[in-house]
Order: sequence, then structure tokens, then C-alpha cells
Amino acid sequence: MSGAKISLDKTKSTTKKTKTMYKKGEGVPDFVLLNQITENDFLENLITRHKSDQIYTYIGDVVISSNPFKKMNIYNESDIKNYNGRYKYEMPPHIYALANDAYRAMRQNQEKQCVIISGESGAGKTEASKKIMQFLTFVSKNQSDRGDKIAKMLLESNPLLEAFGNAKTLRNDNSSRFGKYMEMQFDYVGTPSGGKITNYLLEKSRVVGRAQGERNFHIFYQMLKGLNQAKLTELGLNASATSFNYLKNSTCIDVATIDDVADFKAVVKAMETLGLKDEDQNSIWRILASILHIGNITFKELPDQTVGTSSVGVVDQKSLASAAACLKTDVGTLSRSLTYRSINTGVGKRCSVISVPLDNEQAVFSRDALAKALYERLFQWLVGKINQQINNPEKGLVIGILDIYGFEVFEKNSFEQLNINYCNEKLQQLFIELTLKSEQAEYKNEGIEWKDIDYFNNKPICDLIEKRPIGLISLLDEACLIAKSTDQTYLQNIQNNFDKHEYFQSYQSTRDRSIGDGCFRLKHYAGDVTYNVGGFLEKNKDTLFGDLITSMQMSKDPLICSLFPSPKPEDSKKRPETAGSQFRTAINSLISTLLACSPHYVRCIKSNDNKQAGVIDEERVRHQVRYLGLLENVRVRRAGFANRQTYQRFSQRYKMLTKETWPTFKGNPRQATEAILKAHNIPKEEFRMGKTKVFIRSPTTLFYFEEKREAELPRIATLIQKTWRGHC
Ligand code: AD9
Ligand code: MG
Repeated sequence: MSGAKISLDKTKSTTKKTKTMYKKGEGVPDFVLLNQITENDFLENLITRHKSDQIYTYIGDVVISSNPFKKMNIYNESDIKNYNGRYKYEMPPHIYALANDAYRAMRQNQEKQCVIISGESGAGKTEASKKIMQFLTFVSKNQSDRGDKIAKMLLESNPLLEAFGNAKTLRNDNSSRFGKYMEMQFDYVGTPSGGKITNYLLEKSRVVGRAQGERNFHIFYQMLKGLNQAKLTELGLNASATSFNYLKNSTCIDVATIDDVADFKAVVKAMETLGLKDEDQNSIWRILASILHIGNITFKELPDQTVGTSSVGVVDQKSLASAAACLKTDVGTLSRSLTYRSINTGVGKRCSVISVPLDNEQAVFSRDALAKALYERLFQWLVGKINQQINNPEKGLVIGILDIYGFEVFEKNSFEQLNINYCNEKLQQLFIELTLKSEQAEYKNEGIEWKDIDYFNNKPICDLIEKRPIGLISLLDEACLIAKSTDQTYLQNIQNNFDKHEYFQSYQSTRDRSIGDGCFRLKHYAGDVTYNVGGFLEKNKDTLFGDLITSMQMSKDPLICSLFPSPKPEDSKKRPETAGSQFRTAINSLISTLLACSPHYVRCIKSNDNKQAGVIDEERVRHQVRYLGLLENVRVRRAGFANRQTYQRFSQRYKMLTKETWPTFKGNPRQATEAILKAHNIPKEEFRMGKTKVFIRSPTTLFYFEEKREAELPRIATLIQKTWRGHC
């Protein structure tokens, strides 16, 4: 057994090792080690490291990652092996070290872990999430067939979902247009045993339109370039991408950084790995092709002599026929469902259905609604299909990885941006709660001396958006219920309610001309965003007329039919949940899931707006450092304690390391903890005794105890075995 005279020499030497591991001119690997915690010092360190290709830096356990916009030679198999099983302080900062920590903590503590990756659009979240998955699947592989197969499927889900859920935007050539929480499941020894993907609000409006210079979802371009000629002919796609309205309307088809042909091959391979049979693949291509044909359908007014009103008819019969053929549905029914709407009149026995002709605007609306519904439902089906393949009903260990769309601000921001930015506000709030607020609250509760550090609390903005009954989402729902409401009356209503709110602005209250007509502005944690309310009500209602559903249900393709189930009788009387409310519920449930895990954080920083390698725009980075609250994070971390454990857990875990507490100890867990720390000569400034927990300042002290424990375990096991044999 280790004697009472063991000093902290090892701890000291490892601290030294950490400090000397970085070369002059490369900055410090942990912002906590800066001599002074000022914004300029922080930036200087980040910029110095970025320039010397050190893209990762820690704030304690948090990984700060600055986007290099170039291929880095740090993600090889040899790098994974180097980080596997090592302690963080032994190696230079890396996303692999965080992945390794999560994997170790999961197995050691048998607790669920999650990795929360945040940062604005194009900052590197999706790349980070893929590196983490790459590390975890590699180190957890063992020679079991099932484990390897699962690992492969988890990895292959990335190119597949990116093809359908990502697109080129003005901010990022591979921007995630959906949120994803991927849970990797492991058995009790840490072999992959399954997975589950939860997806959040796909930006389906992109299918029918988007800002100039942006693209539709990648898969459309991939399919047109990747499918063979015979297949293209069969689908009526023997034309260039510019022949399709839904692709050409944003004047961007080819992107220099994207190889659609290679990506298409990767998608087909992923489909095969994930068990999507030829039949499924064919249905997928047909649905995608039908969407392109639907986008080419235009309408013209037809005078209707009988009632003196006008109705519309389809101009482009060829596109209509191609769409119907791809959907395997009746062309007449499809045509009618795009130009007429059935309405129930009367009640009970007097109930009858009348068919009302649509005007041009309504027909265009219904056409686009069908295209969006087909795409969204196909995406949902795809996620479900992947989940079917990777799902493991047995409860095991889990590491969840959250990769969600980043904060975004465009020239014109709509309902989608409000949802995306609301989600980012919630994640920032979670970060504040877990790393700043609760940390400080805990010091106080435990009676540890503590001087509060100020931070930007974004709870009021989250409340402004999500609070019931008076919040932006609830008021929008209310507007959707009132027949006379319009986007403008909604704007008036939120202005009346919030014009005095600290984080809400409108032209009415500010007379600021930069808030245009039909707009309001929110002062988000990451910056001001002006939202245009045009289309808010329709996007929130997300209506798909019953006639379109009926026409899809007539499809001879079982997959297409299954995407449009009839409402259950018990649901027919309920109002369908709006898009905004659904998103609010989903985000709050995500937050509860994350709160049930031990969190690990990656904070991604976008180095410049031009996606340029070797360039770091100081002012852009300064802005991100400010709004991400990184300086406050360093201050709390530096003044605080890296680890805390209840006396019960600490004494139980390390009792075998001193003869005072092993094999028996008469005192309580707090006294045992004191005895262990004393026996190992842990300096006084290195720990504090709280009411129920011991607080340890530096991670190296904890590593020291862990290493001692690992060394002791075999001896204890032998001892126990001998004692047991003696009893026999
Ligand atoms: V969005 O919110 O989905 O629009 P992300 O996900 O934050 O955004 P993404 O991971 O897609 O950004 O990164 C954007 C681009 O930056 C990538 O396509 C790469 O070209 C580049 N990038 C990001 N991280 C790295 C990296 N570690 N190494 C090299 C990187 N390039
Ligand atoms: Mg992304």
C-alpha cells in the first residue's frame, strides 16, 4: 500500500510537463494559463495559436476550436492511437482528447455523456462532430462483427444525412439545415452496440426557394450528376439543372469546393451500408425527381362562365405528367388537387363536401406545399430507416453528440432564422447554467469562499421567444387560430406586447429606419437580428390541403403512400400542432436529455467570413469571444475548482490508498476524505472542504489519485481473492 508520505511530486512534474509542452510563439494550450485574463490577451493567444496551426485550445475541460479552412494533418489513425487512453494533460489540445475523456468517463462512471458543439454558421461544428465520431468508432471497435458493423453504419449515416439535410448557404458551403442529436450506444465494456438519431426542424422552405447564391439541398445536384443516363431518362431528368425552377431560381448550381459526383457515390454506398434496398433507392430518386417536376408546374387563369368566377389550370402538362409518373399517382387527381380545394360544409347528416377552385397564388402555394411536404417526409423517413438499422433496444451506455445549425444572420431573416437562433439561445443558456451559473451557485451553497463573476444572462431572450401565453411563439400560434389575422396584425400584436422589452425593438418604438417595414429586431446574445414577418403565419401553420394528401395516398408506390397516412380518428378533432410549438417542445426535450448527461463542450470559432485558410479576422473573432462568454468562462475556471465530488464518492473510490482508511475506517466520509488528502500531502490551497463535497482545484491532483488507484487495484483484487479462498 502507498505510504502516508507520498508527495505531490508527480502532480507537480505533470503540471510542469503541461507548461513546458508548448513552444514559445505557439501560445498557451489552456487559456487558464494566461498571465492576465484580458480580452486582448485571450485574442492574442488564440490568434498566435491559429497562425501556428494549433487550432485547439482549452479552457479547462472546454475545447475551443478555431476553423482553419484547410486540411490539417492531425486526424490520422496514428493521431487517434496517440490520444487513445491518454490523459488530457499529457498531449497537446485536440478534439480527440475530449472524445477520449467522454469515452473514459462513460465507462469509468457508467454515466451518460453528451458533447455539445456550438458556434455560428460555418464555425466547424459538423466537422467537429464527425471527428468525435471517427475517434469513438475507432477506439471502441473490437473484433466483434456486430460492433464493427454498427460503427460503420454510424459513420455512414453522416454523408447520407448531409446530402439530404445540408446545403450551400452564403455562410457555409456545407451548412446543416437541420439539427441532429446522435446518440452512440455502447455495451458495458464500451463496444458500439447501436445508435439513435433525433433530428430537429429541417429548413424545408429551401426546397422551393432560397437567397441568391445559395443552393437547394445537395442531393438534388448529386442525383442529376450521379445517376446513370438510363435512370435519368426514366425519371424524365434528361436536362441540365438549370431547367428546373427549384434549382435555377437562386442562380447557383456548381460550387468549387463541392464534388457532387464523388459525393453521390458516397451517398449510394452509405445507402447500401444502411440497408436501403434498390427498391427504396428507386422510390427516393422518384420522389426527388417528382419534386423537380412539380417545381416546373405553372398555372394560368381559366375563365369560368358558369359561376362568373375564375379558376386556374396547369400550363405545363408535361411537367405535371412527369411528376405524376414519378409519384405513381393519377395525373388527373394530382392536377385537381393542385387547383381545387375540398371544403366540408354543414354538420352531421347535412354535411357535404364542395370543391372550391384556387386562384393562381393559392395554386402556387399548394404546389410548393406539396414539394416541401414530400421532401420533409422523405427526410423523416430516412432518419427513421437509419434508426431502424442502428437501434438497440437494450439500455446501455451512451455518448450523445449535438450538431445543430449555428446562429445565423442574413440580410433577410425569416421564421427559419428565428427558430435556428432561438435554439442557439437555448444552448447558450444551457452553457451558462452549467458552466457559469451553477458553478458559482454551488460554491456558495457549499460555503466555499467565492467572488461572483458577471456574465451575460440570456434567459430574458429565451423567455421572450418561448414563454406561454405571452411570447413570440405563443402569440404566433394565437394569430394562426384567428381567421382575420395576418403577418401584419401579428407584428402589431408583438409590438404592443414587447415594445418596452429590453431585447425587442421595432420601428414603432425606436424610429430606427434600419428596421424595415414588416420587421422586428431581437437583440440576441450573438448580435442583433432583424426578422421580416412575411410568411410567418403560413410557415407556422404549415398547412397541407387534404386533396394533396388524398392524391399522394393514391400512389402505387408503398413508400410514397406511407409518407401520407390518414389522420387517426382521435386526432381529427385536435388542432394540429404548429411548427413553432413543435420546435419549442422538441428543443426543451433536447435540453432535458442533455441535462441528464455529463456534458463536454466544444466552442467553435469562425476565423473569417471568406472561408480563407491562414486568415484570422481579429474583430470577427473578438465578437465571438465576447458573445460566447469565453473570458467569463476562463475567469470562473481559473478562480474555481476543476473537480468536485461528494465525500461519499471520493472516500469510497480512494480509500484503499492509505492505511488510515483501508481496510476499515471508523469515521464519516468527510473525515475519510480528509485523512486521504492528508496522507498524500495534498497542499491546502489545492482543495476546499464544502458542506457535502470536496473541491479539487487542479485536474492533475485527480489524475494523481486515479493513477494511484489503477496501480493499486490488481493488488487489492489479489488480496480479496486470497481472503475469499481462506474463507472457503
Ligand atoms: V452550420 O451552422 O452547419 O452552417 P458548421 O457546422 O459550424 O456550420 P462546418 O463544420 O460545416 O460548420 O464547417 C464549415 C467548413 O469549414 C467545412 O466545410 C470545412 O471546409 C471547414 N472546416 C471546419 N472545421 C475544420 C477542420 N477542423 N479542419 C479543416 C475545417 N477544415
Ligand atoms: Mg453544420
